Amino acid sequence: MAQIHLPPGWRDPDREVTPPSVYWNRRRFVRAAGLVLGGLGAAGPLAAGLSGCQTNGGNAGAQGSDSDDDPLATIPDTPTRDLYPGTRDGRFQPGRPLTDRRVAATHNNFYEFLTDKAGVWRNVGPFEARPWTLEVSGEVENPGVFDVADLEREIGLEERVHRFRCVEAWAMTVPWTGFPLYKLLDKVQPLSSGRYVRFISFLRPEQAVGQRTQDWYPWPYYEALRMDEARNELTLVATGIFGEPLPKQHGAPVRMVLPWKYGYKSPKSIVRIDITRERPSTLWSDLQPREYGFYSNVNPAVPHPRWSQESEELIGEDRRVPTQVFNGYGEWVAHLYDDDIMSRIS
Ligand SMILES: Nc1nc2c(c(=O)[nH]1)N[C@H]1C(S)=C(S)[C@@H](COP(=O)(O)O)O[C@H]1N2
Ligand SMILES: [Mo]
Repeated sequence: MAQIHLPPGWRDPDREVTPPSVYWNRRRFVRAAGLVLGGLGAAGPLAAGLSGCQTNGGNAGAQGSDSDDDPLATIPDTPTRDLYPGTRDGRFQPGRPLTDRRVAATHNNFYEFLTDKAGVWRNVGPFEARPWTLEVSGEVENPGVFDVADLEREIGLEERVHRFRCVEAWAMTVPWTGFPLYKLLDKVQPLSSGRYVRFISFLRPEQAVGQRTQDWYPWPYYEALRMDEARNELTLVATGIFGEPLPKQHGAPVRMVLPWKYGYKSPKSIVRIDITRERPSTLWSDLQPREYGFYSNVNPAVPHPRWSQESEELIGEDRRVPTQVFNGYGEWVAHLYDDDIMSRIS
């Protein structure tokens, strides 16, 4: 039943500790870096994407039929629907109105499908998001492959309304459903040697047109956190949004949400969480270290080379608001970082 496609060499122990710049085809990597650096200049968000431009001739058009008109028809059949929206955690008051649900569902960064944010939802039809397993591996007492629905039932779901900020200086305010990552970590028991947490998204070129056509990205998408960041209460494993399971374009069936960091630190549709000794590399830092750091905390004082980070556009509202350091979540996370980390792209 479950169609879980793992990349070749997945269990090769050497691959685990080799940075992508080595195991990934070097020629393609250099080409990708070239696209990021020279090809787009002021135009490209997140490497080869399209910034203000909202069309993309180079990628596939809509696929599927029933979901042609409804961006929310992409919610996969989910055996745990009865658990949604979960218990609302009242500690998180975003201080601004919720983003329109359909605006959020039609404004997505998910390069596995399309770099044009407005069109991602039209390309997710072939993607089989349930059933789904999540592997936890590496420096842990109890590694394993877990069915996501089982984890949802066992750990339980809660709802948190958060501000969410993309490095491209747009932002939204949405209720996420999920569970804090520390509850899953408590289950697998990281060893003292486990100092970092690495996240890996799916690799299914046959279901994700962007993985087929944009070979300059080092698929699958990968991200990482320091263990204390991963264990912070704010770090959420999200399986839902707006009271229902995640639509595919938001990263069904399971993604990360790190509300104090730029959006690219919140990988979607993850298949594996690996606990490591050494600090893992991350996709955007590998592609362009001068623009994307490991920590990537929201910080209005440190401009990105292509986007001032002083203010942000609230999508669907046609207004800008000042950006807050840590996206306003300093109370939870400021103690994790020193001045050096916060003074530059890091
Ligand atoms: N696997 C994967 N995860 C990803 C991305 C991506 O392209 N692929 N884009 C990131 C970026 S740049 C942002 S801003 C958020 C967007 O999440 P949303 O579309 O649910 O708003 O997803 C992040 N997670
Ligand atoms: Mo982003």
